[in-house]
Amino acid sequence: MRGLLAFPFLASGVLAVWPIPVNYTSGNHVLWIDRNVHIAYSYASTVYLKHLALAKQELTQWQATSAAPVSQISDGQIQAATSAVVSQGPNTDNTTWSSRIVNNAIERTYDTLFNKNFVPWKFHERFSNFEPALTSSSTYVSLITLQQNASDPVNIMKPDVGDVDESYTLSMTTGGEVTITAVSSIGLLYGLTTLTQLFYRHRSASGCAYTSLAPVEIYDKPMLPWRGLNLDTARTFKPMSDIYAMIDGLSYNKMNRLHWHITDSQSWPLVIPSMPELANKGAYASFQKYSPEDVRAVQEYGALLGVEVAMEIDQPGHTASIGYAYPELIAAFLEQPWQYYALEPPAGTFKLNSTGVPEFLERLFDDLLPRLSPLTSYFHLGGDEVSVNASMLDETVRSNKTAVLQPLLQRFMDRNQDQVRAAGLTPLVWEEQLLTWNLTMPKDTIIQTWLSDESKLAVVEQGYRALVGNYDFWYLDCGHGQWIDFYPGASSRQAWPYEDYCSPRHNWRVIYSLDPLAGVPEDLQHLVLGGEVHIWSEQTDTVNLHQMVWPRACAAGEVLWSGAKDASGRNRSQITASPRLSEMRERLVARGIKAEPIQMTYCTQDDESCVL
Ligand SMILES: *[C@@H]1O[C@H](CO)[C@@H](O)[C@H](O)[C@H]1NC(C)=O
Ligand SMILES: *[C@@H]1O[C@H](CO)[C@@H](O)[C@H](O)[C@H]1NC(C)=O
Ligand SMILES: *[C@@H]1O[C@H](CO)[C@@H](O)[C@H](O)[C@H]1NC(C)=O
Ligand SMILES: *[C@@H]1O[C@H](CO)[C@@H](O)[C@H](O)[C@H]1NC(C)=O
Ligand SMILES: *[C@@H]1O[C@H](CO)[C@@H](O)[C@H](O)[C@H]1NC(C)=O
Ligand SMILES: *[C@@H]1O[C@H](CO)[C@@H](O)[C@H](O)[C@H]1NC(C)=O
Ligand SMILES: *[C@@H]1O[C@H](CO)[C@@H](O)[C@H](O)[C@H]1NC(C)=O
Ligand SMILES: CC(=O)N[C@H]1CO[C@H](CO)[C@@H](O)[C@@H]1O
Repeated sequence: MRGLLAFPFLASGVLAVWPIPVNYTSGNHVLWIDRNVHIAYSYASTVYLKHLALAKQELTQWQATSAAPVSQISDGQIQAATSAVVSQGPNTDNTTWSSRIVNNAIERTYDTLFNKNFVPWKFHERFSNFEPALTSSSTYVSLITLQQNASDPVNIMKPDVGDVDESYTLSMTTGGEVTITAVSSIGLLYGLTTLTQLFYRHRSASGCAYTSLAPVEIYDKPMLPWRGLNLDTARTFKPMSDIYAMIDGLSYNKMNRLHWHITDSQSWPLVIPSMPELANKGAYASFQKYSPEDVRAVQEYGALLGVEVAMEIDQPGHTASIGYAYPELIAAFLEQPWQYYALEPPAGTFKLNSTGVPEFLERLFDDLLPRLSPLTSYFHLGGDEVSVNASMLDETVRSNKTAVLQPLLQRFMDRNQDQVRAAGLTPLVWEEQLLTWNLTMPKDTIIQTWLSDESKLAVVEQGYRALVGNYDFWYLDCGHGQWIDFYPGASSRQAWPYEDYCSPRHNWRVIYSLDPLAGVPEDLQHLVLGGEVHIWSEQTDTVNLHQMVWPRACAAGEVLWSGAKDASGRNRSQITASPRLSEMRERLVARGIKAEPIQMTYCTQDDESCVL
């Protein structure tokens, strides 16, 4: 019956920004916004006004010409252009990364507010009159001022941990003035991202969006600098459109790293021009390859959205796909039974004492790394799940003894480290290289943990920098069930109900409950750089990729950006996070990302019942 009464407009008054800002205040005044809003970009104290039409025109021009011209710009030119902008103040120049980042963010702000927004009916009582009325006296946001307090570092398109100040402030008055300040262009991007989360689409006032939260004051900055997703494009191939959409999703969540697990034993989709046979024989199919231009395009797309791409070539294990082109480099290549030599079919690992393998790696990295280094500071050397059984079949070694294998792995690592560093990149490795094999590495090597919380602690206690990603919490593939088939009879009965090794599925609450800093003494916390959620892809391809990742990855995004604990030091509450995450899910859907629902509509319409 309540729906039939003419209820006055009910201001919801709940700020549903995801991830939650460091601190904020909000009110319950209504403001409108439409396409006539001006976005003024003030850079190093000079101001210029920018109308939508101009932003559109620029973007179109930029899109028409993007990949080629930018790839020809050298670091020196970028540096020169950046200092020129600093001394002259801003203009519509789109040749520097800083201005491209901000122009892209402005264009996306319009697109999100007016084209990819949603009506929040799911978050109000059924049939309630929750929308404000647009009248001739309604107040509009007429001006959004972006103020960048400092010039970007010259490596804004490939920052090292700590190089970019990602903080921002956002202020919105009841009179409709919006000011976003930030130290960097990425901070402005994040401020604009937050701004879009304050506004909703209106059912009947087309071309407008509204907020009922003015005035708003927000101060925000990340807790941890490395907030990533590990995407596996080797078990199954992902088309470019999926990778772009994934970067969109990461950036909406203020996540800033895409770890691209591009090759594995099952396939080698990466085209290496100096060794064409690698992908010609190692890809699943001729149309499932990433060209150098594709890789560059992914990097550029990421750089514009603050998402740095760290590519991984996993090795010495996980390399069977190299054997299709270079069988002489791979021990236990396609050996059966595969489960003696690898955790998944097919078996195959680099021979650890052959001269061919270092020569191959030298050529591979000489080809690949100089192409990656203009747009990244990182390269992942892999190193998980080394099989000692495979080394028994490796005629250059014929041993499974730690005392024999350890020095060979150390030599392997030393060579790889030297070449990666010579290319100006910082290496990442999986935790086994340090914790199982005790390899010695430069202390700034980033050690990616996955096996336990204890490994994270062991890494930082040794003075190395750690990423978290405990598979009991942050593996998004878990709980999907087995992909292995079992023979009828005992084998099948034993395996019933065919659960996978890391079952059950880790729902968002489990993901949300992992505190990256838990158990780490205060003086070592600076060594925890952040973490990554992982989407291993035995059973995830273009059809279900986004459902598998979103919105569960948002939960990790908030833990990494806002911290697992609230300002009073308590674990963040699921009860307050859940409706906000549901709204975030609606935003992702409105932006074309097929994210799963968090709760049934009954729960989001009535925020009291679905609680225990
Ligand atoms: C938010 O936190 C910052 C830094 O701690 C502080 O300077 C600012 O006053 C706070 N703002 C609000 C609105 O609480
Ligand atoms: C930028 O500078 C203004 C003062 O001019 C300050 O109020 C604001 O907090 C600064 N923004 C950030 C993100 O540091
Ligand atoms: C190693 O190979 C032997 C057979 O040579 C097998 O019995 C054993 O289970 C294998 N070890 C692992 C870890 O698979
Ligand atoms: C590695 O190969 C060299 C050259 O063939 C050989 O002398 C050495 O014994 C091998 N090392 C191991 C551990 O097998
Ligand atoms: C090494 O191989 C021998 C002989 O196959 C086996 O008995 C032993 O368990 C293996 N050691 C390891 C660490 O796998
Ligand atoms: C590495 O060190 C740990 C702890 O000291 C030890 O248990 C392990 O056996 C060592 N592994 C190797 C390969 O030396
Ligand atoms: C807070 O979360 C941690 C896991 O990060 C858990 O161990 C702890 O018990 C939780 N504390 C409370 C009071 O629930
Ligand atoms: C407004 C503006 O400077 N646009 C430029 C953006 O970049 C393209 C390609 O370099 C130029 O042609 C435009 O003039």
